[in-house]
Amino acid sequence: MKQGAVTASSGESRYAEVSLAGIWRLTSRRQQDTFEIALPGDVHSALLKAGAIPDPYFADNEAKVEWVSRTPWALTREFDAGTDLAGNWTLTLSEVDCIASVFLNDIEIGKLDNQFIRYDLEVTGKLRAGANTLRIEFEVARQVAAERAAAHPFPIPYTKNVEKAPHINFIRKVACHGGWDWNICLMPIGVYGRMSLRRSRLARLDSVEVFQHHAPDKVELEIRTRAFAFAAGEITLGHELDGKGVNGAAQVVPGENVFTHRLTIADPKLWWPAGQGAQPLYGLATTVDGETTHRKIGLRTLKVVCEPDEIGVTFKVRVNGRDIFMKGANWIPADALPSRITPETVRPLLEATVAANMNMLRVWGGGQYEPDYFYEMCDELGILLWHDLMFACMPYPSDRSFLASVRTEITQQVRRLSHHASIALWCGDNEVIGSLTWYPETRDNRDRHLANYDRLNSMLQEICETEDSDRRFWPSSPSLGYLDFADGWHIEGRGDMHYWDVWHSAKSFEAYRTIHPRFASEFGFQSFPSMKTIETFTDAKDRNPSSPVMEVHQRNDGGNARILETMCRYFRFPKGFEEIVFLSQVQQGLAMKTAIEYWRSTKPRCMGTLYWQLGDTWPVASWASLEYGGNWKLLHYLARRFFAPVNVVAVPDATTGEIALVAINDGAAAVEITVAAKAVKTDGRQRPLGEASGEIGLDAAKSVLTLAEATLDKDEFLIFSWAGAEGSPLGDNDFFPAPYKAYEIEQAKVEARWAVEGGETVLYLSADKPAFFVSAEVEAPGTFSDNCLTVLPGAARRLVFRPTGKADRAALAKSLKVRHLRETFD
Ligand code: BMA
Repeated sequence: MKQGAVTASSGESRYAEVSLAGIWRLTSRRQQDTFEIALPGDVHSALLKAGAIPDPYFADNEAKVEWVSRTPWALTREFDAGTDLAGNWTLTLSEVDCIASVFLNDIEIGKLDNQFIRYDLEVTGKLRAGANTLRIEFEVARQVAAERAAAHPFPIPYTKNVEKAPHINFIRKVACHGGWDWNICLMPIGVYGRMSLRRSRLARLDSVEVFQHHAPDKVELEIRTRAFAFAAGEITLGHELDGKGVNGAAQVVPGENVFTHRLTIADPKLWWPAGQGAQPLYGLATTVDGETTHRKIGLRTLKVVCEPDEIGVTFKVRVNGRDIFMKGANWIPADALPSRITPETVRPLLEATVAANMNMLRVWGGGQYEPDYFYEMCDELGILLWHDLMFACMPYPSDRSFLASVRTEITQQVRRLSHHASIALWCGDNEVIGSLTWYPETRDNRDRHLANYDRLNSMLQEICETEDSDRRFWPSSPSLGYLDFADGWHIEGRGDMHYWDVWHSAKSFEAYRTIHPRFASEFGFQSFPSMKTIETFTDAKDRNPSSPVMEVHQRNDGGNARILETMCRYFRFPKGFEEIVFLSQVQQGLAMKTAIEYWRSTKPRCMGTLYWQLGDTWPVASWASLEYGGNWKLLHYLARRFFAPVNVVAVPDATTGEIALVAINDGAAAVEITVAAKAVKTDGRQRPLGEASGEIGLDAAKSVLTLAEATLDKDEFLIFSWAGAEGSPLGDNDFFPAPYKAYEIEQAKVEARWAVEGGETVLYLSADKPAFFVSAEVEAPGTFSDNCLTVLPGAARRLVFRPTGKADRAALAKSLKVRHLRETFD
């Protein structure tokens, strides 16, 4: 087996970091074979590459690979440390998944217990000149979790989402590794983050935190540097910010040393969230005793404003003094196989976030603290982050050893991440307060479980507020505020809300218009992934919504039935599987459009909507708008329109029968618009209904035109468009007062014509009758500039196709499929 030698550079007093990434040996006490594993990476990916397991994402292979996570694996590599071992040596492992012992030359040097902790193991004197062997031996995480649960003085229940990995709440590992109502349960094992041997002269760098103090025309950066010294003495310490800097000698004592420096930036260029301004970043280089690290700093003030108003308590994000409506989605890990989470797979998801006019993601508490590059990309793209700490949907222990481990975890993570302009707030967990009402154990002894919850949660608050006093700590999502444990699923006047009654309780889409959140941080509706993604995990015989394979790729009990049942409520039932798949995406888009258009129309009462969920971890039916691999579902196209900075939406009043056209402006300045409305019959005949103009400011949505009750005939629907001050078209929208199934929609002939214009690949879609949700799909990866459109006779739609990489135009045309509502039924 080929294992690259690792050699520290010579020159005794220099800092050196030697990576241990590369090919390791993968063995187990139970398996005969030895495999190669590329680290950072995970065991499943190594076995897949070696042909030892089938593709876990295909068909029902999940069960066939379960043995992998029930096997005690070991990772081994030899390396050459060279002959010069002067200095102090640290083995740094920043993300070992999960419970493991580390051996250097067969001597145990550390026990690792928490995936979210960076372990710095001191190996000075243990390292040999020349050949060394490093071995990481893993426990079976499930087994440890079960043993800890059994030893705990009282039962702590776990969510059904992790029923294949019970008691995962007793160990610190990505919770959704144990499954979830959208995830495969792989319980991966591996080493993912930084893995290196560090040789320091006297001290090693632990963290660099940057705090901002804004004043007129200048920003002062307060830089807090932590260094761990191996002995007392003097080190050099310097910061350089775009050419300017401080540099000098510092005295250290053994153990942790904290230094604070101040740098002032005159005429600062401010950082803004996407859609509000630019994202300038200032480069900061810090060197401690020869060890250098880099940060990029975006200068902005940010406040999450929760203050009493006439409704209750506000929940709004204020950046550089401007209240900004948050538009976005919830973020889960980018893949169920950690080896596949790379800058190359993450970047397109974040670019698609901004392309859909979003400005915020919520890093959800059942996932992970993401790698540094994730936050760097969010800084660069202007994506604000609501950041949960990693606890979700179930109670957790609060005994001393658990709290001690979590204390180290949160302290390290906050110190690692707090300098990022993108992070808007820290939130204690996802739905843990709520979960106290979900289980018999917690309901029957609520006092005990509430106290147990608060021991952990108040510690999280104390750490976040101590380490990062500039950011608001929000107790939980949903939460109604400090020490308020009421129902964040239904109480409207304050806090953030998770509203799930439409999906989980089968209420109508119109139910979204009956609730009035201040900040909707979760709500969602499922769909199937596209046919091209379904084809990656099925054989032809499986392509039926209730086939066993399609049910394996649906993790929410009754999910496929909910999708089909919803179709019966809104549409005429589709004639075949492909039509079902298409319509599932249409109705998912409509559900989210209904919710988000309405809540945006209540601005400033509501100041944020984050739907569940942005992406998928594997190919599955789910609430995601980007399917596994990054392909845009129809929801993502609709999101780009319903999140557009300037939008006009129809708001029906269930009591009066009136329909208000409400204009929303979440841009950076007021706009003057003219809105024109018309009634259209299903055969295409149209009549104008009115026109109105107005200035739409940033503070509140504004009703511009109200249509009286019964303005529309039974066979009519509403089309409205809006234009800017010079008559330039800005957008259009439509509204159907009755369910689509009630309309006698005529069979439209939709024509597609490709063209090349100014080097761009353009697709024109036209129709002889009104055609709805007209959607183009091609095999090649890429996106259309728009999709899922209403096409009226005589008004062709122009779509630009933007390929990922090079696209062959002939192949594009050949693979084109155009779907629309009327062709889904006979
Ligand atoms: C929310 C999330 C997840 C879950 C989703 C869909 O409550 O926090 O736990 O995946 O609902 O049920």
